[in-house]
Amino acid sequence: KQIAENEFKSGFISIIGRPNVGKSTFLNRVIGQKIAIMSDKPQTTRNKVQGVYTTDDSQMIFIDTPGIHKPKHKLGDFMMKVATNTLREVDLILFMINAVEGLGRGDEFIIEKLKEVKTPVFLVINKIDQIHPEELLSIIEQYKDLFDFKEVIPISALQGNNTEKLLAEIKKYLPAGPQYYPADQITDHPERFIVSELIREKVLHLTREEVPHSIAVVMDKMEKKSDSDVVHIMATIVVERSSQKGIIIGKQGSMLKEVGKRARVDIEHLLGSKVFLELWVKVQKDWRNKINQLRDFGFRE
Ligand code: GDP
Ligand code: MG
Ligand code: K
Repeated sequence: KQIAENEFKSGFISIIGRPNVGKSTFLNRVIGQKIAIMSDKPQTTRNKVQGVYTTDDSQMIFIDTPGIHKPKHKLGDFMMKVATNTLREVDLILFMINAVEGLGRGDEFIIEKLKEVKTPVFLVINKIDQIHPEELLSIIEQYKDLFDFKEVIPISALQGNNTEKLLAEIKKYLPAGPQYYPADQITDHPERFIVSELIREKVLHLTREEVPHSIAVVMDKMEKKSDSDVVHIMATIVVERSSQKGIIIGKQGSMLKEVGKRARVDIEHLLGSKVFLELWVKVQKDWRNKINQLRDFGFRE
């Protein structure tokens, strides 16, 4: 179908790729504000986070898809389902890889999933700031043999190289469509959710390997009294074992204090007002396998 030059274009774009390839970094660069959380630990992003990028003649709605990988437990299953359903619904898929690491087993699994859907796919080779230009050619050859990518675009999400070019190519693949969101809206997630993600991010940054996969952050309260300019937030960090509770609280509460201090800075920036943040830690055994509880924690199918 031909699209007239002057027609407004809009569509949904799913970003997929192994953990830590730079999906959230890219999204945050495009949207220009911290909405998807970033860390150097895998599986930071569990939920569908949308970023909306609006120009004079187009609107791109990005979806930062949870990592596609072989499920190990029910949470993994849940994530997988969210991811595959998303791929069918979107207008374009960005398959992001890390130029430094090259092709891995996780990528083959993702490519199998891509073959199950009809949506067009771009190969986005990220972190080109870390490789020699000559290495790029062999990476491109390797991946081109595996799948019929519509476009292959090398970028550095961190430094911004070629990200404008990627946006221009994305626009070509968008159908004519309405402006789904107001131009000044950058995400459709409620602030409560973003706040809980910011808290979770700080825990991931500050703790070691054993903790990250077993935490959830539940928002208990977020309110602003009419006679005050301070937002009062109460949230609970849910862990699976009491040993983890000890780690998160830290010596004389020092870890929890640091988590709260760092989270508050980001939350105040997000909300544009002063924040009083109260954090609690609770043990709930094996929460990852309890689907009903997952729903309570805000995971969506
Ligand atoms: P995700 O798991 O795919 O969302 O990956 P993140 O966006 O959380 O990024 C994982 C790590 O890679 C972070 O430490 C980022 O700073 C880093 N990173 C992301 N993009 C680039 C890039 O273009 N160049 C370099 N050198 N590092 C990057
Ligand atoms: Mg991410
Ligand atoms: K990550």
